[in-house]
Amino acid sequence: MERLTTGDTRPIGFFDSGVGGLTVVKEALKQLPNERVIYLGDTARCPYGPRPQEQVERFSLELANFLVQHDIKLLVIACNTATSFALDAIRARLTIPVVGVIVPGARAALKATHKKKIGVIGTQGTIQSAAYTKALVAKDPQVQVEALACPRFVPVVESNQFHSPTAKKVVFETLRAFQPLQIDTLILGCTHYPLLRPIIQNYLGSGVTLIDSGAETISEVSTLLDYFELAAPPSQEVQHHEFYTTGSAKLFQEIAHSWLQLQDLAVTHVPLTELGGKPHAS
Ligand code: I24
Ligand code: DGL
Repeated sequence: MERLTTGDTRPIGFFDSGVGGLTVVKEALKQLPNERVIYLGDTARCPYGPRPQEQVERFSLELANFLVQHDIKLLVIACNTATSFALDAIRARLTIPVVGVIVPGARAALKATHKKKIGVIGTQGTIQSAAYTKALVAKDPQVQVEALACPRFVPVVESNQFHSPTAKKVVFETLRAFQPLQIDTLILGCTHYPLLRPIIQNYLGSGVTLIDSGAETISEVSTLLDYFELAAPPSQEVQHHEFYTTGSAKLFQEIAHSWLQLQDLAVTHVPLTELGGKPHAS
């Protein structure tokens, strides 16, 4: 007889340096409609991009610890900088599956490239860590990788200018560096870059395939949930998601509401003192 599994209704945890990880959550709501999301954004200490590894690792462990205390079944590090600097440290401390955004993005890029010439853009931290380059070369030593830090991109999005001529100018000026390499695939290695996607595509032309690491990550989460029999059962009711921020709950709520188009969004402020104060779960 067919085995009927009840499924695992515990939420999936997501953390990010701020609100950028909501681009990953949006994919989760789309690809995994039965799943409950619990999200923590460290808006008070955003951005992580220019911070040293030691800091990003310490902050990320605090965020992961908070989510683990909320009984999550799987953790998604919805931030490229945090994945680059803290994935190993977090995995070493947790017993639940931990998924970062780097390897899924790298895998999708290798699948898409014809010429084995892949570009990667991200924050200073992500590019300095060489996390994408290492992941790509580990899977295909033949691949050529051109990595470029784009420190001006996040401020353009966060100042709400991602549709403006300023955004176009900043993107064009920055991506000029790719011209000589003839990449055919580009990894958008930062949570904010999907918002600049039309401008980036317009500059590079239709010959370059853009890879959204966040979207690829959710596809891998979908596979993992099935493999570990952790998927939630189908439900007629709307899922109740929870959002936490170290910054202003009101400002977070405004951005999340407009981006995710969810009704009655629950956003709670978490003081930084509450994050650092508790011992790590291990
Ligand atoms: N987009 C991001 N961060 C912001 C912003 C934005 N302000 C406007 N938009 N602010 O990231 C960061 C600092 N805030 C965060 C909230 O607490 C106070 C401090 C990208 C988000 C991607 C989901 C532009 C904007 C928006 C609504 C939706 C999407 C978006 F206003 F990009
Ligand atoms: N979330 C970060 C990332 O994906 C971008 C914002 C930041 O620098 O904190 O790398």
